Amino acid sequence: MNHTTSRGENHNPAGRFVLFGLVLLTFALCFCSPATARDHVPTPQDCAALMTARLSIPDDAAGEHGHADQGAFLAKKITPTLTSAMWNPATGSVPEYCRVEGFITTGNTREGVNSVRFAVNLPTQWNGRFVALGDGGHDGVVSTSTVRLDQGYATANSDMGHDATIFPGATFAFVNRPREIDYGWRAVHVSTVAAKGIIHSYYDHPAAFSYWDGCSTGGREGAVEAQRFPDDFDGIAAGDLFMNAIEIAMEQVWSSAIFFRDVNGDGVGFDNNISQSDIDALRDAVLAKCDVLGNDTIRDNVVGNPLACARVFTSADIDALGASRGLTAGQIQAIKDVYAGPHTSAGHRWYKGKSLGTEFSWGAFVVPTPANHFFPAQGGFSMEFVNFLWFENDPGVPTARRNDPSLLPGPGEYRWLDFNFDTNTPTGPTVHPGTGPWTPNDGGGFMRAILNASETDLTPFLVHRKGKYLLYHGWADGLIGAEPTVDYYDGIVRDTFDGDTVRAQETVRLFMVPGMDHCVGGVRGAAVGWDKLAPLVDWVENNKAPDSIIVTQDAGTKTPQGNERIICPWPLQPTYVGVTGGGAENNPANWVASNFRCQPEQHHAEGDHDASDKGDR
Ligand SMILES: [Ca+2]
Ligand SMILES: [Ca+2]
Ligand SMILES: [Ca+2]
Ligand SMILES: [Ca+2]
Repeated sequence: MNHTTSRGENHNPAGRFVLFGLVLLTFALCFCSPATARDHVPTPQDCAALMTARLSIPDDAAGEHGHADQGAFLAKKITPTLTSAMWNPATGSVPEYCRVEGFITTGNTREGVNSVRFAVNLPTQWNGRFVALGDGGHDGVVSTSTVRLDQGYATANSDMGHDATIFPGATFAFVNRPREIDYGWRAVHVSTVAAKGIIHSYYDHPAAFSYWDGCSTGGREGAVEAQRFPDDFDGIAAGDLFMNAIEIAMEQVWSSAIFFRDVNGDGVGFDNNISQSDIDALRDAVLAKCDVLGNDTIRDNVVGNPLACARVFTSADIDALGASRGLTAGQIQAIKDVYAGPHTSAGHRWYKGKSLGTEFSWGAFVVPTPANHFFPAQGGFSMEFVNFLWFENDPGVPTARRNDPSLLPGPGEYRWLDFNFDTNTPTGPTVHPGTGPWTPNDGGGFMRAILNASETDLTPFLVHRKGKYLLYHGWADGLIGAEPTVDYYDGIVRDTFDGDTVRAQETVRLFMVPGMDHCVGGVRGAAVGWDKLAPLVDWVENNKAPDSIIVTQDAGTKTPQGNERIICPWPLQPTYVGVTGGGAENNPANWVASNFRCQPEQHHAEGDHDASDKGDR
């Protein structure tokens, strides 16, 4: 153990207090810990002894410093019950470690009780750090992953307060507020506090640094922690965030319902559905205009900047595509509506739709096709979300076949296709008195307060604590649109830093990832990967903020997408600066990180794209 901290200047009292605490901690680690650690290499007996440890861990977040609406739902002490402590000898690349499993009882008699199961993995060769592993989808599983143990991290994960083997999908949330609160924000916090207490007990030291690493639902959880629990983590990496849960569920229902609906009322749905070959043609039409555009001078099937693309790929281009494909007016409008996002019949938009450049994944995520058995992946999530998590009072269970638009709901059932974008507003209050039955005019405001993590004043985490917040989102994410994450970042700069981008970038940076799909993968099957934790650790512990991050687009075999790119702190754009001429920029051999720089966006006047697009066809 040899951590040093370099936190820079600290001008506020709260920050000084944090710094003072870290100085003490650093002193303890630098002068006491190494010897102590060598003297006390954990043994199987230490692992087993955790079962009899009496853990009662104070939770300051329950007190007056906590987020306004959460104190009543938290206990002042967290007392985990451990159910097993298992010693695991080293196997393969996984080092020797102790795995502790247990649960925490949450809630109270008034609200109702629930339990959050969790596990903590404690490597014998500990690097002094803790990383909490984010969840995905509706979760309901305690992860058995051994990631990061080979790097010496202690790791933890929870089931978010429900068991998916008993309650598959979102069914855990059927008329059960305590489980919804745990899923919304409480489970991730109480399991973090418990994990830190167990780590302290096992190693005789608290973790020197604590990190969050999560994507999708795990990205939302990271935003939850940044917003509600500024003391939990020194650094948070959050990607492809499901943070605006209520609105994103609306967007997903919207963009799939467009294709499912029986519009002409003959009892048969899919009136405006499009085929996979229509989707492919749409993708190619977008690439023809936007693969090479502005800072993105490389023809690689990746739209470098979908916002720039939206300025040149217009409604008229969709009309032209529709005409060439013989699509109906309804089908053409459906395509436009996917990009436009959910809106009322009067045109008021609730949320942004899919970005340009996501079309390659519509056949899997958005549009019902024979290949996905008329069950696009986002439907599996949101078709059910509106039954169990969207309304204050659940309107009913899904119909037997959610992907069959001809099946009308029976008694006690609610059909996702009946979600009403005029009357079911994301922020509006419930129309009924609060405890009455569901009505078709109910709003999502009640559950929004539990599930969303869209607060953009993050002063306690980013200014007082000087926590580091590494945000990222795949521009080609066809499941959770990327553009609202840019808006979230802009909101943080505005509301936490009074618009001072230089000061903001000391603690929060957003990396938009061209070509990356939802958290992993990318256009036409190429993998997109990089280590989110390494740059975050360097930022937190060495005060080296990431000015660019190298990402690889495949694992060694050079696909048409190439192997290396850099991603940049928004609003800088990755820009090719290697040799040009004779199409050299399109040669995968030149797609190495050293041939890219982060540069300001090159703005082009309307119509300029024709010039930058020269040699296109
Ligand atoms: Ca989990
Ligand atoms: Ca019909
Ligand atoms: Ca490109
Ligand atoms: Ca519910």
